[in-house]
Parts: sequence; C-alpha cells; structure tokens
Amino acid sequence: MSDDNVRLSLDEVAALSRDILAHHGLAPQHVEAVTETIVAGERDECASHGIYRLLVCVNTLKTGKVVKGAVPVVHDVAPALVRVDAGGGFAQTAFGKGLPLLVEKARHNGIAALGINNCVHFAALWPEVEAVAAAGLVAFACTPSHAWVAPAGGIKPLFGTNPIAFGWPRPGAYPYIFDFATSAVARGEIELHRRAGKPIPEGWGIDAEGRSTTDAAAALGGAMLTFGGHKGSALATMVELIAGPLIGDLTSAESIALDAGAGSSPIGGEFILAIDPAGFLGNEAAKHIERAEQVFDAITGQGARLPSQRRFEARARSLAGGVQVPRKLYEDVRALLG
Ligand code: NDP
Ligand code: PYC
Repeated sequence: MSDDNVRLSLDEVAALSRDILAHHGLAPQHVEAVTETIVAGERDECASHGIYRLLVCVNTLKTGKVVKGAVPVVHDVAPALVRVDAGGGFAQTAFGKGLPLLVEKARHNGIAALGINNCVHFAALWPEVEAVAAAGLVAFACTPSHAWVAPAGGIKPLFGTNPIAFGWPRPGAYPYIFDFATSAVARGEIELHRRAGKPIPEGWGIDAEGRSTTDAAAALGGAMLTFGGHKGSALATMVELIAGPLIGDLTSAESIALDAGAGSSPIGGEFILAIDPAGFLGNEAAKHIERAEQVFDAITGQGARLPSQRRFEARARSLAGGVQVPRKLYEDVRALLG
C-alpha cells in the first residue's frame, strides 16, 4: 500500500457501503442491491462507478429525489413484456425484482423486454447485461441520464451520457460484454479528472460558449460531446427514445428539469431486451453459440482485446487481493459517516 492509496478487501468495501447507505436512511433492500453494484464496480476497477459512487448516492439521498424505502412493483403487461415500477427508488432493486420474469418470458417466447420506470440510475449497465447473459440469453440494455451532452453539430446539452450495453453468453467463464456511454466518456470520468485537478483530453467537452476545452470543470459546466460525432449522436437519440417515450418515461432533458438543480443522479427509465438463442435455433443453439467463438478468436488472435477483458482481469485480481482506493477518495467517502 502506498501512502496515496488504501488497500481494502471486498468485504471491507461492502461493509463501508452498507454503513454509509444505512446511515443516510436507505432501506435495507436497497442497501444490499446498491452495495452489490458499488462493490462490483470497485472490484472490476471501474473507478468512476465504484466507491466514488457512494459520494454520488449520498448526494442523491440528500436531495430527496430518490425514494429511500421504495418498493418496486412487477407488472406482467404482455406475453413478452415486463414492466417494473421502481417507485422512485434506485434501479438495482427494481431490476432484481424484474429479472426472473424477464428470463422466464424470453425462454418462453424467444425474446422479451423489461421496462423499468420511475427509477434513479447512478451505475454502470454491465451488471444488468451480465445477469441476463448468465441465464444463457443475449442482452441489450440502455438508459437515458441527465441532459449533459450536445448533439453532434450543436453546443447545448440535450442528451444524457446514455449508456448502451450488450451481453452474449459464452461457453467459458465469462460472457462477451460491452458497455459504454454514447458520450465520448462517462461524466463520472470527467468528474474524477476535476477531483484530481487533471486536464481532460480534447474532444470530451466544450465550455459554455461552445469552445473546445481541456478544463474538466468548464466541460461539466458547458456540454459533453458524443463519441464518434454524428454516430454517437444517433445512438444517444435512440436511447432517449426507447428508454424514454417508448416505455412512458423521461428523456434526459426531462430528467434534468425534474432535478431542478438539486444535483441528483438521473431519474427515469431503463430498457432491457433479452433474446434466447434457442428461440431461433431450437436444439441447434449450442452449435451456433460455439461457432460464434470464432469471431472472438479472430479478434484476440490478432492481438486486439475484447471489451470487458480488462474488467475480468481486474475482477480476478480484486477477488484474490482486494482493491486499492485513492486515499483522498477513501477519506471523503468515510467522512460520509460523520
Ligand atoms: P469506456 O470507454 O471506459 O469503456 C467502454 C467499453 O469499451 C467497455 O466495455 C470497455 O471494456 C471497452 N474497451 C475499452 N477499451 C477497449 C479496447 N482498447 N479494446 C476493446 N474494448 C475496449 O466506458 P465509458 O466511459 O463510455 O462508460 C463507463 C461506464 O459508465 C459504463 O459502464 C457505463 O454504463 C457507465 N455509464 C452509466 C450511465 C448511466 O446513466 N447509468 C451514463 C454513462 C455511463 P473494459 O471495461 O474491459 O475496459
Ligand atoms: O458517468 O455519465 C455518467 C453517469 C451518469 C449516471 C451514472 N453515471
């Protein structure tokens, strides 16, 4: 352990998370679900969505924009559709409630979708698509956030950082997973740069006058940029539509308007699709899933890496030896108990 870092076991991270969330009045079922996400983020060395998120969660709890004791309600709305009303609570608990019926319906119909409504989402999406892929299903998930990102060609925040995540079940230990913001980078990454007093690369954000900036605070106060220009812009629009109006929930612009300057995590919906390979393929499914391995082999065979490979390697390291947390962050997080 260097002076700049504190080493913690995963159990210690979990205990810290539970203590802090309970201290700030979050109901026990949410404490467990949120803690699982925080520990998973730190374990997989996703700095912007690990322990750091405790600062974000507590801030959200203090704003009153999340319902601390929300009880999600599952609605079986159609043969292939599940809806969970999160009741204004954190999304993790609602997802956990809806997952079994989503899996059951996907297996029955070959395809099913879950719409989570009225939730607060502060986390990465890979836990959701990993959970669906663990059931042997192909997964897609997305959620709007707050209007922080300018459309390609514009300068005013309109889109959220709108992540999209995909999961594909594989025969080995890990599925194929990618999960990324449709902005050049997650907002949390820019926030970490601001905390560390570090400049951001060109292309992440513009200041309030629309000028390119490497100043993290200026980009946070101006607008973030989409990844891949007009392509990220179109994907961000898709997320606004299918995890917003399609499921009767908020766009990122509506979410930030509802926040009204309080600084909470995004409020609204999440859309999750699950596809059973056996739906198209019946008994041939395993054969074709095996054939898909050639695609992954052809990627790694030329020295390229698969998305999530870094995470899975980090996971193995953290499970064996715990995690290292920047001391300043650790102290700021512990201060939440004060
Ligand atoms: P990154 O750009 O860090 O990573 C995106 C994906 O690309 C990951 O799956 C990553 O795998 C993979 N990847 C990175 N580098 C390579 C490479 N060289 N070759 C192959 N694959 C690579 O993510 P973002 O900053 O865009 O987003 C970070 C997180 O923030 C996401 O988990 C997202 O869900 C979350 N987020 C959540 C929001 C919300 O509203 N809830 C909003 C915005 C973001 P690996 O992890 O292994 O590096
Ligand atoms: O990092 O952009 C982000 C983010 C928004 C909500 C959760 N993470």
